[in-house]
Amino acid sequence: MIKTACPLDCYDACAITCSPENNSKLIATPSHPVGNGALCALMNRHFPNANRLTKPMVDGKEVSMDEALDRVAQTLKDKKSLLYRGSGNLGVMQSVTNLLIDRVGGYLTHGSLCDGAGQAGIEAGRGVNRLLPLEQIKKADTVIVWGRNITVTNSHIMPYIEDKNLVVIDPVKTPIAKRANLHIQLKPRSDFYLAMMLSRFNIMEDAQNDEWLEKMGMDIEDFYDFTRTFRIKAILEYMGLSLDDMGDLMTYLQNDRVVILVGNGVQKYSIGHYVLWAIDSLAATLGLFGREGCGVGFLGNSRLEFDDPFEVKTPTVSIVDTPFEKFDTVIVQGANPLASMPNTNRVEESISKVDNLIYFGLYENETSQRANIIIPAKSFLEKDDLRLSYGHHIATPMPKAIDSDVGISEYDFTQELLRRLNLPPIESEESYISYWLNQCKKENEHYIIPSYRELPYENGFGEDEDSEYEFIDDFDDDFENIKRFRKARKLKSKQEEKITEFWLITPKSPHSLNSQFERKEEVYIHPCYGFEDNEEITIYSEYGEVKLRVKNTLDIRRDCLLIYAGTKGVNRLTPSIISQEGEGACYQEVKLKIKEIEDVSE
Ligand SMILES: Nc1nc2c(c(=O)[nH]1)N[C@H]1C(S)=C(S)[C@@H](COP(=O)(O)OP(=O)(O)OC[C@H]3O[C@@H](n4cnc5c(=O)[nH]c(N)nc54)[C@H](O)[C@@H]3O)O[C@H]1N2
Ligand SMILES: Nc1nc2c(c(=O)[nH]1)N[C@H]1C(S)=C(S)[C@@H](COP(=O)(O)OP(=O)(O)OC[C@H]3O[C@@H](n4cnc5c(=O)[nH]c(N)nc54)[C@H](O)[C@@H]3O)O[C@H]1N2
Ligand code: SF4
Ligand SMILES: [Mo]
Repeated sequence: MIKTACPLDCYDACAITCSPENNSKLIATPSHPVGNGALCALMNRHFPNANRLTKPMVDGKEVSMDEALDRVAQTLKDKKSLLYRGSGNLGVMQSVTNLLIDRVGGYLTHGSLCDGAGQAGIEAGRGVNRLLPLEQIKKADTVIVWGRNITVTNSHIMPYIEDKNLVVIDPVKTPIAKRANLHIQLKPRSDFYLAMMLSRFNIMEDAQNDEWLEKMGMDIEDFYDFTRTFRIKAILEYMGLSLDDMGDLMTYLQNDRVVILVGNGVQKYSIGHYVLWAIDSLAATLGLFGREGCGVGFLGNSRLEFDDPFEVKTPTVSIVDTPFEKFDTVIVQGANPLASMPNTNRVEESISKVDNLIYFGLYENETSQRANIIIPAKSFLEKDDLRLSYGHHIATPMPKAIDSDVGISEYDFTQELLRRLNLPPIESEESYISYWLNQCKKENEHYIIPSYRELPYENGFGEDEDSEYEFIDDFDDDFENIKRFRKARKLKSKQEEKITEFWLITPKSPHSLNSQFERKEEVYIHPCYGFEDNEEITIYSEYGEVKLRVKNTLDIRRDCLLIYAGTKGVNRLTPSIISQEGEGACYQEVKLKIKEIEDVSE
């Protein structure tokens, strides 16, 4: 039996025990604090049955791995090259290929398709993004789940939030919202305003935590003034919430031990960093940092305080609106940009101009189908690695569990290409993994990441934990601001407003891990529009269109369409704009229309 960890991009980073002698059966490692004895369907069912890429290919012909690597080496020599890495596998050894790109003088990417904007908002206030330990969640009396779909994306946290007061803020009646004491089915993209209003009302009621603020040497006068620049009536009307709703929320927020679990949903916008900054500022008003059973959890920065042996100083291009056409050679590793990046039409056009598109991955997908060279990767069971997590503080070694003739590891790929290019070799694989592991602290059988604090920010904020929290003090938004909303309202007749423009909600699917595994082609819509289940409709935006099958559900707002991440074609609808801070993608900064509704109203 070999103990390893799940490599998939997921908060839980479950520890897994593999039995090579028993058909490589995978089970959850019982002693691990987050596994609670079971793996999810993605790892149990989809991963073992997924169709792997097994044969190296060059220009549509099967070749040996040696021949394929010779060809890759040729395409890197004296060429302008880019390595575009995704998050198909979250092991630390994925980044060893940085060393290859550095030595050949190529480019890497900067920015994020994921949590970049939110992380920037956290750093603006707290300086650094430390993980909220699971023990603190366990000690809370009230948990606010804010734009995180935890039963799907973070299911192993469920035992930690049992029996607590539960509030959910989400435009969708998610499974967790159905179990909550209070669900605020908020209008999308209005979380910033909600957080600012809640701060304002709390301070108006004198409910700020004076004791904590004083202990930290902070005052909230300027912040209070800033919250007062947002007009109560206009903002409540914009959000579609009442004073009673605000009162209900405040009752929960003013409890003793409150944890706020924020997810990716709130920050897929150009203003994403402001949202996290405003939620954190609300939490700071209430003194929710550095106290038992309190805190704000987001996707934590697991690499904080590690010295990264794969850090290089190559030039970079954005991962959000990557100009592929500027490169002769593009290696796509652990990613599927033709499905996952925003604005697929733009990506297609840009990537089609690349002479040498190399796909280095596990599965056939939109991107591998366009590649001239295919290099099958090894799966996590077939190579050595180490897994960090953005949801908890344990680092889990991932030793090789089974031998396989298929594919090549990222380490061997790097070393083999350096050899072919007559460039100096890198150090041993073992030495890199030990370098990461030795920076962790061993407690009982677990490795603890260096940035772990039992009570994060207990002594202060910033890298040195001696600074104050910086409250939010500006806001700038030109997408749909309150003024424009009110003008539009005035222009409309007194009759009930007919919705013809929808918000896009594009959260994670229970059946896929981003674009890996089972991808349905469906759109969820409120039944009031009278479409039949499974009827095909055409949805479009200013960026492109897609045809999807209808699923009616009362769980979403009338002004929203829900299309899961990983749905084929969803990103034909999304923009490749970059968030104001954090270089993040803004998948939900778009309004959608439905062709069939337009046709009727014409
Ligand atoms: N099964 C499964 N698990 C996964 C993944 C997967 O693909 N499949 N992907 C993994 C990855 S890469 C990530 S980053 C995480 C992300 O996991 P989460 O943090 O849970 O993020 P999402 O699923 O994108 O969206 C979460 C919730 O935000 C809500 N939401 C959307 N817009 C808004 C808004 O404007 N305001 C508010 N308040 N809520 C909003 C959505 O309705 C949804 O319920 O999940 C990881 N786990
Ligand atoms: N519409 C919409 N789009 C989104 C999102 C959204 O919420 N909505 N979410 C965004 C987010 S949060 C994320 S994180 C991105 C993710 O987007 P990507 O990083 O593109 O991830 P995947 O689509 O899962 O593609 C991962 C690929 O990695 C390969 N792979 C798996 N394991 C390995 C390995 O060990 N080695 C190598 N070399 N390859 C491997 C597989 O071939 C797989 O197809 O998608 C983003 N796109
Ligand atoms: S819950 Fe997440 S970490 Fe655990 S097995 Fe499933 S995908 Fe992997
Ligand atoms: Mo992500």
